[in-house]
Amino acid sequence: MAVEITEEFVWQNIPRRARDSHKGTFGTVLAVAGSAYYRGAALLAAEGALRTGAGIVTLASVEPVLAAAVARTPECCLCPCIAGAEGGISPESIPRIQRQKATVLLLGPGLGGAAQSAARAAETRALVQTLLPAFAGSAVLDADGLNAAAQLLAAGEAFPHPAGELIVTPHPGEMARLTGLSAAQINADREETARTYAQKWNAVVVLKGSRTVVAAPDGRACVNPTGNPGLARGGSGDVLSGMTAALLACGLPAFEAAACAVYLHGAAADRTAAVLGEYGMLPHDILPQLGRIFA
Ligand code: NPW
Ligand code: AMP
Ligand code: MG
Repeated sequence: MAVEITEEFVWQNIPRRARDSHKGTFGTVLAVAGSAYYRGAALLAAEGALRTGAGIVTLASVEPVLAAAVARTPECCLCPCIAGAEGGISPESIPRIQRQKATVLLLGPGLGGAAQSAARAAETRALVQTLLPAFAGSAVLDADGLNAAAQLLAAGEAFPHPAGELIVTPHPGEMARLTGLSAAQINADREETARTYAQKWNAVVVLKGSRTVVAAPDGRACVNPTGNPGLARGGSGDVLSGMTAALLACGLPAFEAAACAVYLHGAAADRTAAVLGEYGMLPHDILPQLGRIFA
């Protein structure tokens, strides 16, 4: 049985910001996210990363996403990309994305895929297939990045992996696409599923949903006790992926970064539900509550 993540575990692992620290101390998250269809996903991920302590957050995306992002969070640095199918990021943008300095790559929120068109899916697949294996640091793969990885696995390719550690953050629907299991089979033994695929993919698996499971390739696993059904709405996972990338950038190892991120995301959601209720709360409302927890 996996242990529950505790508040003590979180504060033992998140370092205090040393008095003489600077932005370089807390790393650079390069978020490759967003498309004409899913502009908000990129904003939620970028703000999730900014509000969880990353030194620099650079958003690589198409222009309408960048304009919205800088209006909401002017702290965000921008890597303007060339627009491709359905207003997503064209693979022609890969050289300019790879010129960005970054310690952590966040790939996937809002990129678009088969739900838009076969051409969009192919372009997102090309981004995942090229950017992830060439990346020197650690990475978080989420959302349409996971759907692209599922298509690569179905074509007989290996799970794409950066030089550093990899964290994957599937909800049961995405996990079903990745594994070929049904969501019901996955939810029947969430802990065992997460452990099995963490080893198989050499990745920290964050199997999301009520009582999110975090499993590492070395066999460690834990379960998150925080969070509530107010999170069951579009955008919640995009915030989490940004938070997870930020904790990696702050120097936490992948298992600890993922466990601390899911705990804090859920704890901030619980505080948000106390103010706005599970019906009224929105994913971006979590961010100010997160700040109160850090304070
Ligand atoms: P069903 O309906 O039960 O068969 P998708 P997405 C299943 C972006 N977003 N247990 C469920 O299947 C994301 O970043 C942008 C069991 C459901 O219909 C992605 O890039 C937003 N099944 C893109 O949209 C806000 C579960 O999966 C299907 C399950 C697509 O991501 C929204 C939905 O998942 C969104 O974040 C569970 N717990 N959870 C924005 N404002 O810009 C899910 N499923 O098809 O992967 O679509 O998650 O919305
Ligand atoms: P996504 O489906 O990618 O937007 O991710 C949804 C996020 O909300 C994940 O962090 C889930 O763990 C969380 N979540 C969704 N439903 C619940 C629930 N009923 N209880 C707790 N957390 C939830
Ligand atoms: Mg998601």
